[in-house]
Amino acid sequence: MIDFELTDEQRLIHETARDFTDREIVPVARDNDRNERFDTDLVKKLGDMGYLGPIVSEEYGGRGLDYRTYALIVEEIGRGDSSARTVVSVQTSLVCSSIQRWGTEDQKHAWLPRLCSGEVLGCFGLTEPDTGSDAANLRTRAEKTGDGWRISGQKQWISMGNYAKVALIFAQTDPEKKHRGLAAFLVPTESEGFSSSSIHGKLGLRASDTAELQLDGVEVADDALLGDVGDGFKVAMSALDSGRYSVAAGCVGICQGCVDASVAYSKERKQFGRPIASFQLVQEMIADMTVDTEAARVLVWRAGWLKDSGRPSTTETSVAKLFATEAAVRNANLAIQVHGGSGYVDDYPVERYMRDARVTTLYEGTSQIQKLIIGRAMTGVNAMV
Ligand code: COS
Repeated sequence: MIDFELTDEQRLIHETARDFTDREIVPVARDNDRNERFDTDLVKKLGDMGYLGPIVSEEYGGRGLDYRTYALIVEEIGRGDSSARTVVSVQTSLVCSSIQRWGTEDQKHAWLPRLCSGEVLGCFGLTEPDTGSDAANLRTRAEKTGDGWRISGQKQWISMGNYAKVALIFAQTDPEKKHRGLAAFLVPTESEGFSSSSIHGKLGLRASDTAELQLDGVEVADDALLGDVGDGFKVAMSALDSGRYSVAAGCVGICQGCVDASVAYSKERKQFGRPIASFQLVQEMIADMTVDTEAARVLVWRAGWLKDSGRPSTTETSVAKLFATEAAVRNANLAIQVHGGSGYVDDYPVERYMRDARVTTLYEGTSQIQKLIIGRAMTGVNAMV
């Protein structure tokens, strides 16, 4: 049974994350957004708090928390700033959880403690200029050498790609095998032939580092392989099971931030001699936002509960991701409406919520991909080919 009552430990972790967000993230979010600043001081603080790998076992430097408790942290950080939340999601869900699940003992000891502390950042190199939704169809190639691999290709839209010390790179080893030829590699970014460049001009997530990666014959040893040759697609999909969950939890934070900002603004803003909170049409917007927020949170909670009980959760994660990300876009749009002209400038967080929410229905699987995953699970018919 899902229990909605937080344990004392969960309550404490939640309150700590809320205080941290209000103290360290909210005050700098606007300026970081304006200046497109990837805030390395804030990243260090996230590491110090244990937010860069909370679900990793304590043995490897994590906090050994369950998925529901992880969601409480991610929701609060997402309420503060989605760019900071992206650091937590990528580091924890895409990179650390992949190493924890697929890595050898040596790989886990080599990378996880440093990733969890924030000493090093990691990035997730799946997407390419010509490969987005069709994730199995990678152009990046890995060729066997005597005692290792030579990797060549390009990766695009890679969060933290300019700061990462390790890149989880997905490459094709044998195109005839299609998704069963893919392999995942832990590539140190200082390797010869590895380079990155920044992508600017984004609608939102402006304080998040986004890169294009170039791999020109990058040589790695056999021990860089994560999982076996042919496991690459499963490594990617299992990472996305965790990553989509984290994005969904972050979007619950955006939803809640929209409610909080709209309630506060509607009570202080007066028109026609009364606070606008007293108008039914304003209350309707706040009610709609609240319902979306609560529903998204419960869906995230259910997906987390399945993960914590070791049950399959891919479909339920897609349900949560689809609903929470679309709800965040709806809520941000309504929150701007409640704020009127003030919502259109960055004196209030709601226009940033709108810009930041918009990417969440695109990355880690578009809303359309989530619907196809859900539709396939419901019907047993694959509509993707
Ligand atoms: N965990 C582990 N293994 C998984 C898995 C999961 N969640 N989902 C699928 N697999 C395995 C399957 O078991 C199957 O294994 P076999 O080869 O042994 O049969 C294999 O992976 C292929 O699975 P499936 O048939 O579901 O793959 P599809 O090609 O149909 O997948 C989708 C298509 C659309 C689901 C996939 O390509 C996808 O999620 N695309 C979106 C990618 C994305 O999110 N990109 C954003 C990148 S991060 S910004």
